[in-house]
Amino acid sequence: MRGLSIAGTVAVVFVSAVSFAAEQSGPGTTPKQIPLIDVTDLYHPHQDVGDNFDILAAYALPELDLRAVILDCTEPFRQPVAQNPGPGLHPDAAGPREPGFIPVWQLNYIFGRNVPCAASPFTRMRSPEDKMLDVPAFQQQGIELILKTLRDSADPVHIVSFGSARAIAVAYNREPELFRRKLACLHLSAGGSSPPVAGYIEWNVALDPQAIVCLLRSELPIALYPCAANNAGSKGYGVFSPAFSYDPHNTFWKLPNRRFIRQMDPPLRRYLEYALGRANRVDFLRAVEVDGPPLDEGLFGAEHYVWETAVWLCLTGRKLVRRADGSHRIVLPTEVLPTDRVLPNELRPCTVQVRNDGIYEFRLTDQPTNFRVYYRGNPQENEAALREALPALYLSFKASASRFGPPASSDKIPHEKTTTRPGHAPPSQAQQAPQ
Ligand SMILES: [Ca+2]
Repeated sequence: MRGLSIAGTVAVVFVSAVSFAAEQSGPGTTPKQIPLIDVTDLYHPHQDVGDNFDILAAYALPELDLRAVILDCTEPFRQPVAQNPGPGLHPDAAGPREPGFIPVWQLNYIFGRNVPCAASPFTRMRSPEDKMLDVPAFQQQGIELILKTLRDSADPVHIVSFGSARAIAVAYNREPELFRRKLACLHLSAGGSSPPVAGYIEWNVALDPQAIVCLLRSELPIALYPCAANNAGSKGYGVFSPAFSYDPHNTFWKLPNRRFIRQMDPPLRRYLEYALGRANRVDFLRAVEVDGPPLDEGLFGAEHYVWETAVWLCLTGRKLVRRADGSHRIVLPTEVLPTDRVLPNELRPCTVQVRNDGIYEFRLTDQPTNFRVYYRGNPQENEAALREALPALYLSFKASASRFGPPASSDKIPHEKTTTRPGHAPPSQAQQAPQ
């Protein structure tokens, strides 16, 4: 399935993530880590618990050097009921919630890190050129943290984007030359496969269409990871829904359940239980040290939607392999066995046209270009492999043993103090996930 001429073009046009990692290592040396900014619409309590689940990878994959987390936030979602969150987005009634500082602090605590985090502007860009210099100072901090991280890095930095791309686009509008020098690649998880579904604006685009227009009309190196697909033959829940459709270029897949979380390293399991349970405990650091109340089985048994794995595979150069015994794993390139079959997960050069409403269309090309688009081959084969390989990867993640000691005692949190208070409703069940 791999196009040889296209693969050759990739090598010429781009310093890809794979070669970026590989060229900085040699025999007997420790490979240099990949500098990274993670931009995510992570909230607590969660909106899409997949974001709380996903950011674990940014901390736990040893080849990544996570330099900053930018918390993408959209004001209506901070309200009990979201009014007018974006074109076509539903009036989410599962609020209120806040940018995910708590999950980031929990992960810094678990991994013994001090990764800085800051919020994006809560309001949408008014034009593709908007620098948003008039938003409140607190909401400028995410933009400033991107710029500072780029400035301070000796090497070009990768940026991954899993929510709106607002903070990235505004930072670029403020200092385009800095982006041209210091951005290795923007891995943009947004939009849909081509040709686009008429009138359908995918969630991450709808959060801030002007940000997508800004970036897709730039000359920055951008890898596109379409979330949605235009495949009417691929029905989810009996109807065609682009967000839950499958094709060779989009990233969506789903886990049938989350029960493997129970076997994860205890601090990481407790972090995810805190997120899944929409916990309102104020002792959110201790919550990852000591088991809390048991969660409703329904939270583990629920399907789990994923759009992010493709980004981590292409960024790190890890391979999704089928082993000789039929099992599937996500492994480092050096861990691929001669008997393994490597399943497609790659970026292919493309051109991109973006409309004023943020809907874009890509076309594969063999001409020089600053854009690439994700390709996974057979999406059903991809999903079947990931259903085994991603849980195995997460079960291999460990809290930092040197920095994260065992709990001081075996005390348990009394249930009545953690989930329910007089006059307060218990935490609600996990909500259907926007990406
Ligand atoms: Ca997201």
